[in-house]
Amino acid sequence: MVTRLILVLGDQLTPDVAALRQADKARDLVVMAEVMAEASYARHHPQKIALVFAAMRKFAAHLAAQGWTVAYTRLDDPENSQSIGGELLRRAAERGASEVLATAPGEWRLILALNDLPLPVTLLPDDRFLCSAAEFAAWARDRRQLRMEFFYREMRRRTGLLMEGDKPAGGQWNFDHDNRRPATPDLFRTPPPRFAPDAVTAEVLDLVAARFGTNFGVLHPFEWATDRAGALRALDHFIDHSLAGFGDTQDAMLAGDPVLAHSLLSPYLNLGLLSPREVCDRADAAFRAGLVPVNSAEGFIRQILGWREFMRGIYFLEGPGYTRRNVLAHSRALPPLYWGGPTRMACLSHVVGQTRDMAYAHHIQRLMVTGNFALLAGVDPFQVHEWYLAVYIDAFEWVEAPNTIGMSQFADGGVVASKPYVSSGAYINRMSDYCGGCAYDVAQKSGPGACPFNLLYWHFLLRHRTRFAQNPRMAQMYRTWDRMDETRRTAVLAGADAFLARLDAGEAV
Ligand code: FAD
Ligand code: DLZ
Ligand code: SF4
Repeated sequence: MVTRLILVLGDQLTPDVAALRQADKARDLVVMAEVMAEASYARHHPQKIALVFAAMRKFAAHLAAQGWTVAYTRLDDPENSQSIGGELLRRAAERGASEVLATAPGEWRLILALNDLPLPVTLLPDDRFLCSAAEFAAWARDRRQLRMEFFYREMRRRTGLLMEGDKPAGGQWNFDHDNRRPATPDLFRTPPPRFAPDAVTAEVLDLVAARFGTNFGVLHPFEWATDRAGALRALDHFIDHSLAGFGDTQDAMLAGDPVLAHSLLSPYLNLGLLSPREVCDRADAAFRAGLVPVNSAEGFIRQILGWREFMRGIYFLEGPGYTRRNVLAHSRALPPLYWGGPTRMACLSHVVGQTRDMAYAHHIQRLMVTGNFALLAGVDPFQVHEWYLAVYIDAFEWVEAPNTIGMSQFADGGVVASKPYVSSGAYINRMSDYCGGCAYDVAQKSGPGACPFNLLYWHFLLRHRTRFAQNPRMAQMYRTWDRMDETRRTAVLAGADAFLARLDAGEAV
């Protein structure tokens, strides 16, 4: 007789996850379930659902081969109650189990739902991270402001990654200044590895096409790895071919090369197929072996050891209401162009098109194109959050929300970022090759053909002058505005208002 259920969620796919470590193979029952509640709390990109289901099915088979008893529910099982809680109650009744052991989910919604179950549920801290929620809270306590850079330095010291004794390797903690170069098309840049679907994945792809075919996003070609072996191959490939160039092109965007030297490892890290420590160790070892420059190794490790851990800390520190923050009181509806509606802005068209096709965009595309535009246009941050949570292959709320609500939309009032990430078209033009093919002119500051980012940038700054004028990192921009010729200022603001009016009228801007 089974007495205990061990819950393994779709993003907890590692034998080392806390609940499995504490479970008893001989007596406990592992419960895994494909359910509509999880597949529809956001209108997930079909590739994301396919990745989660295929990886879950393979992980369940792996556990069974290791001697675990696994109760796996497929989405189309007629008995499926279609929620995680429902499946736990069903399995408990079926097997006579009286308690549940789970690793804490990465989303408040599910934590609260599990705590509400009429069954004793023990939630163990998810310790697949380099900094626990408790350690982060201790670090954050008594600090007036939480800044990633200081957290990151402490994490470097604590882990010894890229450290030479008590000094940072290469003599600097952060090589960001070296990593702001544009890129040029390079036929010799090695493309990312592609993983052809096997029988398990092919079956999932058919299911997803039938059930989620109308969600935004293209399902085929589906080229993601869906198990640990594949994820390890992707990691090898990145270390061997792309890490060396990561730093130099980290912030660059090219229409014909959506990935550049980025790793595409976020889905595997977030699902549990790779651990953050092993990924950082590989980058550290490549640097120590003299295979990659320090700016690349540091830039890459900072994203995982710094940003990823920092974002998780913030999510759990800030509590369940975080996704509803809206300090700038932005209320515009998310424009249809985010769902593939027509637009004349080449940068948005490229990034949204790439998102539709691959369920992927790299960080600067997310931050400085789609995020920047939504912030400048004053879009309701909750709608922006719902979009990011839906469309990216790696989107799980613990990491998506602080990036969107905090870093990208400044809706948390500066918990994550010390100033809003906004720019005019000049930044996008410098870092990408998008502007050449655009209906708008990036060099034009006002008038009907002016790049909308140029107009909205000033409109945003003036809308929020009281909040930002005192920010030492933004004061210069206000001085520039104040020195501008009155006629030009009037033209810029009138142009921005006219643009927003067209956007609100549903025109293809
Ligand atoms: P690389 O550029 O190769 O970076 C290496 C790894 O560093 C990534 O795999 C990721 O694990 C980590 N990383 C990099 N930047 C961040 C960051 N800002 N926060 C946390 N981890 C980071 N990342 C997600 O994993 N899930 C999300 O839902 C998500 N939503 C985002 C929403 C917005 C608005 C923004 C601006 C960023 C978001 N990010 C998210 C962060 C970042 O864009 C992605 O992690 C990255 O683009 C994934 O691609 P990659 O694996 O090729 O990353
Ligand atoms: C994202 C996702 C999807 C699409 N489907 C499932 C599912 O059917 N079953 C499951 O256990 N997990 C799924 N997930 C991942 C969960 O949504 C994720 O565990 C929570 O959001 C917490 O991070
Ligand atoms: Fe984007 Fe403006 Fe460049 Fe067009 S001109 S691609 S809208 S930044």
